Order: sequence, then structure tokens, then C-alpha cells
Amino acid sequence: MLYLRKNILFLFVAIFSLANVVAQNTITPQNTIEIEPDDSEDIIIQKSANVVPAKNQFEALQNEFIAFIHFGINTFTRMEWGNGNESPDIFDLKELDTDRWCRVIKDAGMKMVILTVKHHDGFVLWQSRYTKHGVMSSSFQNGKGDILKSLSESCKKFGLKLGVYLSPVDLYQIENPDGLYGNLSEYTKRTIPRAVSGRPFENKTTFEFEVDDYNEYFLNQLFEILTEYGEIHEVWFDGAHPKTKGGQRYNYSAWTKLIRTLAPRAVIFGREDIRWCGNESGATRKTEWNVIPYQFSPHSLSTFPDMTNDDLGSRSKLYNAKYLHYQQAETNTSIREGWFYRDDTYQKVRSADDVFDIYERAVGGNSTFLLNIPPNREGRFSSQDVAVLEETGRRIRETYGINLFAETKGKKELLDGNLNSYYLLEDGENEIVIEMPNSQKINRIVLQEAVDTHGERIEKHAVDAWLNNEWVEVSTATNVGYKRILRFPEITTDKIRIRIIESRLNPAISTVSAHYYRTRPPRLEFLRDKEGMVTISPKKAEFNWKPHGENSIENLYQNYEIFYTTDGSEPTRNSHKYINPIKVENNELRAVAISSEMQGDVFREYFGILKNSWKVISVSSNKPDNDAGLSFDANPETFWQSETADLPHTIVIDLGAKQTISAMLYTPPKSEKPDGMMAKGDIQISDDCEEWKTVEGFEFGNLVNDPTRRMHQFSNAVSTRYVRIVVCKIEGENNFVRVGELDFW
Ligand code: FUL
Repeated sequence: MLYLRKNILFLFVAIFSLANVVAQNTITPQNTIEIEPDDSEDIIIQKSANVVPAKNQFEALQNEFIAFIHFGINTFTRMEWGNGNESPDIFDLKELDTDRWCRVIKDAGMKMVILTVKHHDGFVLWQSRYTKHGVMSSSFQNGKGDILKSLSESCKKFGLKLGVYLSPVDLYQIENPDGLYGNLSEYTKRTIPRAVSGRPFENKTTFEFEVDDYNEYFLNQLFEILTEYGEIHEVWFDGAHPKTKGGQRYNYSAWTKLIRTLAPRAVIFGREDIRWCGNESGATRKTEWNVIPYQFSPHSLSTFPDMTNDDLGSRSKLYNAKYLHYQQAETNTSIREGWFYRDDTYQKVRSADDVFDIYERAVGGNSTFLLNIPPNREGRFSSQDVAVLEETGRRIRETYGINLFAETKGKKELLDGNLNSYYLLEDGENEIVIEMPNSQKINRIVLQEAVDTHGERIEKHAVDAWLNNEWVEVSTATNVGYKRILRFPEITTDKIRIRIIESRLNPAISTVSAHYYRTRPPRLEFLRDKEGMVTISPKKAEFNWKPHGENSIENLYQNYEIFYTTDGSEPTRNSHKYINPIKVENNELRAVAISSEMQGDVFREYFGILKNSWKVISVSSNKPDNDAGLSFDANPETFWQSETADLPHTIVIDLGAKQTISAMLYTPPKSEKPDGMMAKGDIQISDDCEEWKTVEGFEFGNLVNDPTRRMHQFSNAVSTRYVRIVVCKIEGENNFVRVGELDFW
């Protein structure tokens, strides 16, 4: 049964009391619906199923994946938060390539860019009339540069929307003696924008507000941003406050009025339009409702409820509400460790797996994915970030750019990918069967409800596939809302069934599509224990900022097998299949992961002689918690560290028995700042621990930039029981030595 948008009918399922029936028929879809004191629980749920996004919110939902750009003074001080006392000279920007930012953002599949035009430190990135603390006082383009202008022009060129982050807290205005923040000025009637001689506005709109100095300053700046940089689609108000002063209050109602008048299509983050998802790590809820209960009208509040709870909108939360309001979540996180760029060595970048996994969880979990990409001090995105974004964009296009139901005949309003049509399930109708003309390989199903007309209704659903002449459940999830992506191991079928298990009212489904994510074989890593047993597993990416608790490898890598060799030959599908840890001793291990369609890279590593009977005979010094034995405990996370920085450092090891060795392997310990790495020294051998013979000198270069495992190969193999390593040069800040692992081959 097709329901056209203009012909909205409201059908209700259950049998209610007369009062309830009257109420049901009068529920008009709205952005905010008030709960009456005598509303029954059923009525509350029906009301919740008619709370819909406003026009600007619905437009914003369709952006799905958007970019955040943190750029400013902190980019140059390498701090996450500035203090407001920074000199504008610090902003030493020589080049800026906003076209390149936009090209990369567009290719990644993002639709909007939000720039931090003023972060907490108060330094502004545009040519404001109302402060000198910004680009106008820096050397960038002789004080004439305007980052917002340049970005707005690039956005136009690349067809991207533009948003602004304007920090309510302003440390420059707090710390500076003439600062306006919390200066206890009087609330008086003021005209916005305040006229500044020689700098008239083309837009002649004016506003009168009863505000104090800081609110006036903030409104004047909002006026500049919203009238002189093209259309603004999002205004981001951060809730974080490093400091406050003088009991400063914000005149949100005036801010909102100004934004609604000057940028009617813009959504406001941190107010009633868009809410914080509750974390900054890229974590997503299994059930993300955008219909949120409020105790007071969300349109007049100045403080907002806690958004960190795991459950914000289940039935039980709604029963206690006074208002139900549509307020979508933005899943915001950074591609790097931190919001601002620091460096390319120590500040790790998320892997494409991680970003793509967050994309599927966030966009496919009823929220918008806001990913921060902080430009570097050269005004560009670093190549590591670009590579990750390119790969993410490729995966999004490959997976979601092709709808495997495209050729399917059936309910057009479900299959046409058009958000303006929907299929409203009839009473008692709880499944949709989609029959394809041919069998397809599928591992993703996407569902969308017609939230703009019917709100969020589905509470629980499942996807079944017709396999071997029966229905088999392949995936199940809770709510849908704007979009739900269901991921499951790949199946080949010509029939899919969507089952609605629980719902707040008859759901209106706008689109159903099927997709195939080409599972890449994972990168591999090896870990050998003291007994020589090697575990082969997908390589975990290093990213040590705000863990989101998800295992992106498990989420994305399904249907692959690992094959290996230990005889130096290339592993193929015919080699040994890896199931459990394998013993590798004095051999080279090579392994490859193979998925149904693709063969991954071959990973190889030398494993030396077993270390289970090694002993430390003597050591020049060690810190109490970093004893020398940790240099061969088969755990690269633990390490020997000398107590002193006096060179040379020496360690004498008993190999337990006479062994033939032809190479030494050195693994520096993992650490944020690689330090104490043995760069040069001698390898000596002895049979009695008294008479020593130097067999080799070793030297490793560029360890600070590349603190990875190194091998020194001997010119001739030697036989020995005791080995003494004499370290005479260290790379890193101090001269103490740190050894994660030593191996002999
Ligand atoms: C937080 C801020 O304090 C961070 O610096 C960053 O801007 C992030 C998006 O919001 O609250």
C-alpha cells in the first residue's frame, strides 16, 4: 500500500480506550511533542512515533559523513587547549591549500566541512571587525589572510556545505585585562551588528537584543560569519569549558534568533537541533534513538541533559518525559590522536579499517559521522591522513554505491532509493520479502525509515535469507530511524526477508537496499612466546587516544583464512592452514591471509633460537623494574633499561648451551617517544665467560624515525655459549639503553 507524502494518514494498531483513540487520531507529526499529565504509556509511545526531524535536521541527516577541521594557534603550539595568552605571531602559517582539503574531503564521501573559526583560546581565523586577536595580527598573508573565506570559496568549488565551530568560551576574552568575557557589564539594548567605521556590511539586517558585552561580541561575530561567507549549514557550540569568569551567561535565545534569521537552513549543534553523541572516541550505541525525552521545553533551555548514558530513548526513558523532541546525534571523533595536528611520528593516525568501521556503525546506527582531520603547519592534510581518507572513500563507494536490489521488481517505493516515498506497513503486516531476479553475494542490508513524515518506529527487526530452501536469520538489530546498516558474513541468495519484530507504531519504510563489502584480507602480525609457539593474528593498528571499545578487525574481517610456510617458500592456499599457534625455531615464518576473493600481502619474520633457557650473567646496570632478563622474555612490551646513562652499556647472556648463530635481532621497546635505542656497539663471544672475542661490530641507523626491529647479519656464523653485547652509542634523548627483545638467528 503506497502512501504519498501529501496524503499522510495515521493508522493505529491496537485497541485502546475511547480517550486514547481520540488522542491517537489527533497526533500530528511534530518536531517536539508535549506530554500531558494524563497521557497513558501507550499514548506516550504513539506520540514518540510521531516526533519528526525539522526540515534543516532532515537535510543534515542526509549529509551522513561530514568533516571537522581543528586548526588554529594550537596547531603551532602542539597543545590541545590554548590559554588565550598566545601571541598571534605564533600562527606562523606560510601556505594554505583549502582546495586540497576539499578535494580529499569530497573524495572521502563527506558532504560538509566544519571549521574551528575560534577555538577555546579565542584566536579567530577570519577578518573580524571586533577583535585584533586573530589572523589579522599574524604574519599569514601579511595579516590579510582569511581562512574561512578561503575555505568557503573551496567549498563552493567542490560542492561541499560549510559549517562553523565558534567556541562559546573565549580564553583571550577571559585573560586579557580589557576582555569582555565575564566583565560584569550591564545587560542593555544593543544593535547587532555594531557599526564599525570603514567596514560596512552588505547585508543590512539588524537585530536588537538586551545583552551584555560578551554576548554582544559573540553576536557580532556570528553576524559576520553568517552573512559574509556564503551559506552556513551548521553552527557548532561546544559544551567544553576550560575556564569561566564573572558568572558569564550565554544569551542562547538571541544567538538562536540570529542564526535562524540569517542561516535558516543551518542546524545548531549543542542546542536543540543536534546533540553530542556522549563520547569523542567513535563509540556508537547499539540503539541510538533520536527522539529524546526532556523535562523542560528543549527550545528554551540553557542547560542540556546528560548525553553520556547508554540508553537515552528507550520506552522506559520516554514515560517520564514532559516533552519528546527530535534531536539527532553526531558521532564526533578525530582521525588523529587529538583534535589538533602535532606531528607525523608520534601522533598516530587511525587505520582505514577503523574509520570505515566507525562510518558503518555511526551512519548505519542512526547518527551523523563527524570526523576531524586537522591540517598540519604547512596548511595541508598530512599524507597519512589523506591515504586513510582515500581508502575510506573507496570502500564507501564500492560498497554503498552499488545497490544489489537495483534490478529487483517489487514495491517500488521501497526499492527506488528515494527518501520521498515510503511503504507503510499495514496492521498485522510485519514482514517484507524481496525477491531478486538472480542470486547475489550480499553481506550488508540497509534500511531507512521515513523519519521526516512518520518518525522512528521500528524497535527490533531481523533479516532472513533464503538458503537451502529455508529462511535463515542472518542478522538482527534494534531500531532503524534514519538509517540502519546490518552487517553479516557473506551469503549468496535470491530472496531476503525483513522481519519487524517490535515497533512503536506501524513503520513507514523508505528504502531497503543490499550491498556487498569486499572483505580485504587483514594485515598480519606474529607473536612468539618463550617456548617458541607463534600466534598469527590480524595486526592491531596503534591508536592510543580515547578507545571506543570496538574491534574493527572483527567487525570487518570475516570469511578469510591464513596459510603459512616455514621453509622459506611463498605461502599459498595449498600451504599449511593456520588454526592454532605453531612452533617456529630458527626459521623464517611466512604467512598470508586469503579471503573469498582476494589474497593479502605476505608477511614474513625470522624467528631465532629458543630463549627459554637463556640467563643474564651480568649487566652494566638496570632499573629495578626493567631488569636485563626482560630483554629476552619474548614480550616486546617489556624491556631492559639501564639505571645510568654511562656508556658503554653491557649485557652478558648465557644461551644455555653452545649454539650456532649468524645474526642478532634487536627490537626497540614500544613507546610514545622512542628513546634509548642501541645504535652502535660490538658483539663478543666466549665459551668460558672469561676470554672474550669480538666477532662483529653492529650499527643501526635512523632509529628515532623508524623504531622497528633491526637485524645485524654476521659475516660468518659462529658457535658460542656466552654472548656479550657492548653498546657504545644510543639514539634518543638520553644515553641510557632500552632493549625490548634480543634474538639470535
Ligand atoms: C571538545 C573540545 O574541548 C575539544 O578541544 C574539541 O574541540 C572537541 C570537538 O570538543 O569539547
